Amino acid sequence: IYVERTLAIIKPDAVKHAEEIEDIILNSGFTILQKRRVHLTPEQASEFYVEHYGKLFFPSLVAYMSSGPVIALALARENAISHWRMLVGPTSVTEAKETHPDSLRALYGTDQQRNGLHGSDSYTSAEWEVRFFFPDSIVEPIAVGQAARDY
Ligand code: YYY
Ligand code: MG
Repeated sequence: IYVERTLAIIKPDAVKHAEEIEDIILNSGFTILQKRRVHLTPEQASEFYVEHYGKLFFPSLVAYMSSGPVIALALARENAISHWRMLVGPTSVTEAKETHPDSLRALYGTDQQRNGLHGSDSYTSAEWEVRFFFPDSIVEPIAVGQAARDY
């Protein structure tokens, strides 16, 4: 069985709930491959969210993501990318609370911008985002059971 990896971020508003969130992550079948607490500079936050450069919400998103420490986690399981997006829930916290009340954004998000969690949205972005926070991580997919050793 081959597993995927994905990047999760516990955003500044949710860092106070990090222990609870990590319990949910582990109870949902993910392995935490790597973990790092980091206070991004505005330049680093801009680079991470460069796909949104030019949008109206970009400046405040960058200010928010560099306003305090975040916790970045490289997660692995089968179908990690889509499973993590499902567990995180809709981008909008309002929608999350209405339609996905068990999602992490419903439980730990604050408002439209401070929505608690990040998840990579595709294989390509997951690989780029994992390497953004963990430049020393390996590139190849790995077999379950070898995860702990290989990473
Ligand atoms: O991938 P996801 O985080 O669910 O949403 P994106 O569309 O990639 O937007 C990234 C980030 O930007 C989102 O998590 C909150 C913030 N944001 C915002 O503040 N206002 C919007 N209208 C859209 C997104
Ligand atoms: Mg996105």
